[in-house]
Amino acid sequence: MSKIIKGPSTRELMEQMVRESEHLSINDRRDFLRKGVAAAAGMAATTIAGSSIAGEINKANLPPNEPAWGKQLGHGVVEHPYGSPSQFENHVVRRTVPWLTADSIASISMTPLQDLKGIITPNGLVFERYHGGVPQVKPDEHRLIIHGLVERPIIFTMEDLMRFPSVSEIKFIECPANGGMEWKGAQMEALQFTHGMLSCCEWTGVPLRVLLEEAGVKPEGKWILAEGADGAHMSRSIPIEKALDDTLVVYAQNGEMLRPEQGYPLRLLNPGWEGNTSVKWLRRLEVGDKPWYHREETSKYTDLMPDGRARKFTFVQETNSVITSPCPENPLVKPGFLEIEGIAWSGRGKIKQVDVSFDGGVNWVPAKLKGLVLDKALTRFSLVTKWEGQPWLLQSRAIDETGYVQPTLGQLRKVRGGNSIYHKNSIHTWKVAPTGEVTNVQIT
Ligand SMILES: Nc1nc2c(c(=O)[nH]1)N[C@H]1C(S)=C(S)[C@@H](COP(=O)(O)O)O[C@H]1N2
Ligand SMILES: [Mo]
Repeated sequence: MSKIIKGPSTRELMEQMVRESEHLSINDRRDFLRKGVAAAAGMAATTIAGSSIAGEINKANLPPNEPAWGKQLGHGVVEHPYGSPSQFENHVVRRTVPWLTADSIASISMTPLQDLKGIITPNGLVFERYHGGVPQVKPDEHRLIIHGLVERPIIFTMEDLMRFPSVSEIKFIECPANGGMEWKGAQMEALQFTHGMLSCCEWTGVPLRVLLEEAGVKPEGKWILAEGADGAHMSRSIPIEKALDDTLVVYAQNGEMLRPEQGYPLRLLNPGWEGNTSVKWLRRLEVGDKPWYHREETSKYTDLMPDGRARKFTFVQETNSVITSPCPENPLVKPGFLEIEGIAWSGRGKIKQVDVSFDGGVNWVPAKLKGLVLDKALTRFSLVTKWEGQPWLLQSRAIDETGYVQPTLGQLRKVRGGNSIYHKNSIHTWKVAPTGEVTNVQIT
């Protein structure tokens, strides 16, 4: 072992090391990689957090042997009529911060962004936010009512709604409280908790415009109240311009009917806007001539400004980005070539550019946008670089197609002061130590 970690680090050397480490148990492997990093980068070994390798390694399953699972038959076709992830991926779950809410009924769980690939959030990992728990809505007994300033008030069944031609669109949903625990300082040592109130799915349903045409909005109809069927009766006022633009009434996510947590059987989807406007378990749309000023748009989801006034109707989720690898849950384990990856999103449109800084925002390098770059969807960025154990202050900065540049924390605090909970979209910093360990820090 020691013979291969002598001398300067090269890609081949490190790859060989990792190959060799696969023969070791989890603890040995950590130790091995730690020593390898230290030796190759010429520095003292300390800690490397985290590992996704499950259990002890049984050498009998490694080459040149035939692994046990190749010597017998597997399970049959209907053993799991609805599939689930491999048992070895059971660490990839939604998590909550217990002190954040008083109970689990009016609470929030967060998406494990650190474990996801591409831009789609699998249905079982979409963050959940409810103000009154998840109701068990019977689809046959669920109705959507459109009334108020309309020519023809209508009550739709689910069947009625599904007869309209459908559209499918990939859009993110973000709670404006995302990052809210970090306004006064860095405190969450996990990407899942700094940015996990965020998910991105392919949503299927009917444009709200089409349903409003059926009802015939009267000329004085300028706002829509959307109300949920849950015990919280979550309700938000939506301007008619948005309703006629890209708002959807959706019944499916990522190819299957909505999950109960996401509003089964019907939800509103306001692309790029505060998650709370995407009312779940949608039962009522009332057309009016002014906003309703309900609880969730007065006492909540407003931002107290430094001068004591509150911002209202801050619908748009501003341009934001974060590096997902490395991050506290994904430390660097070996020197050499490395793909820095992250996600960027904007409630104002498409992401145009993402830059990465290694020195806390002094110098910036453009990253590559990879895969689909869609309107109001997560966009994945990537930058291939080399790490030789030097400390980094890693940041990403997104720019959207409207030219909006993600602000620094200092710029944001200057405008918004320190009383806010919502809409913290500032540039985020991960501190990478020579050990490869990644911590959450703030630079203004
Ligand atoms: N009816 C209803 N709709 C609701 C909520 C709710 O409690 N009840 N929570 C809102 C909030 S605050 C957010 S952030 C989003 C979260 O959507 P998700 O749970 O599908 O991720 O749903 C919104 N829609
Ligand atoms: Mo939210």
